[in-house]
Amino acid sequence: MGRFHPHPPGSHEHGQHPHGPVVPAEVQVDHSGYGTAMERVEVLERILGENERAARANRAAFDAAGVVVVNLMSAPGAGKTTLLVEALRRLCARRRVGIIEGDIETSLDADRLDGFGAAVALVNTGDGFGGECHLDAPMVASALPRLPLAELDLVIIENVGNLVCPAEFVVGEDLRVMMFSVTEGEEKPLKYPVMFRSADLLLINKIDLLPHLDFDLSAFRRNLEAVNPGVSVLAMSARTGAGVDAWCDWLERPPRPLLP
Ligand SMILES: Nc1nc2c(ncn2[C@@H]2O[C@H](COP(=O)(O)OP(=O)(O)O)[C@@H](O)[C@H]2O)c(=O)[nH]1
Ligand SMILES: [Mg+2]
Repeated sequence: MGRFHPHPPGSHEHGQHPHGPVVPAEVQVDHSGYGTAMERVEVLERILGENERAARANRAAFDAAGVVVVNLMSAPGAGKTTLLVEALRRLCARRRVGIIEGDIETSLDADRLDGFGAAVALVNTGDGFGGECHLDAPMVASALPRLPLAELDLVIIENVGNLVCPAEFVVGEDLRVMMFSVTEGEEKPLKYPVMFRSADLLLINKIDLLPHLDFDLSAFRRNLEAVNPGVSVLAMSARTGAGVDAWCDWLERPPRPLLP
């Protein structure tokens, strides 16, 4: 799946990325005060190139330690931390798990994941990383000295809650899991395709709420299929625990071969 080939400049659908909006390179007029479009494309390419190198180094460290690394991404509030609490309750008895917790500010989520037997390393992007809306590879690298990698089987990265930016940055992961909540609306794969497209597994969370919503699950599946044909899907409720065992099984037996 080419994890070490980040989406090329121009694929960013956000349009207003903190590194500067991506516009056709032939538009050379500088209206922004941030340099010409070509200069901004070059900056973005350099950033992504540096990220790719750092991701390769992370990957080498993970491979040397023999850990499987899963990058868990979603919009804010989809239920990542709630799921991780439930997963740690089940997994820590039989697997040695590390968590890299990404948040812009606070240790609130890292604190929720404490006490289950997992090694938890917090990365606040507001603490020296410019308050970015995603984790990138150097940020993940900053967490590695705080994890006993050689003693772990599995590392789960809870990325910063954001439906766009985290998918643009490889961090050295083996697999990407995207969590989607049924409260977000069935059209989201079409409007925000990059993260949906990059997922190896799609978790549909909060299915306990379906009786109270007009969410059209069939339409969602069609929209998802349009952007990521054949992607594996698991419906769940981190609240009731439905589907959590199945996710833990998936984590313990991730699809092979893992990414190159
Ligand atoms: N009803 C329902 N609420 C959930 C579920 N999973 C998470 N939540 C709630 O959604 C909110 C956000 O959850 P959280 O785990 O913090 O999301 P995160 O931002 O993705 O880490 C919290 O109030 C959770 O209790 C679920 O399966 N069903
Ligand atoms: Mg969270």
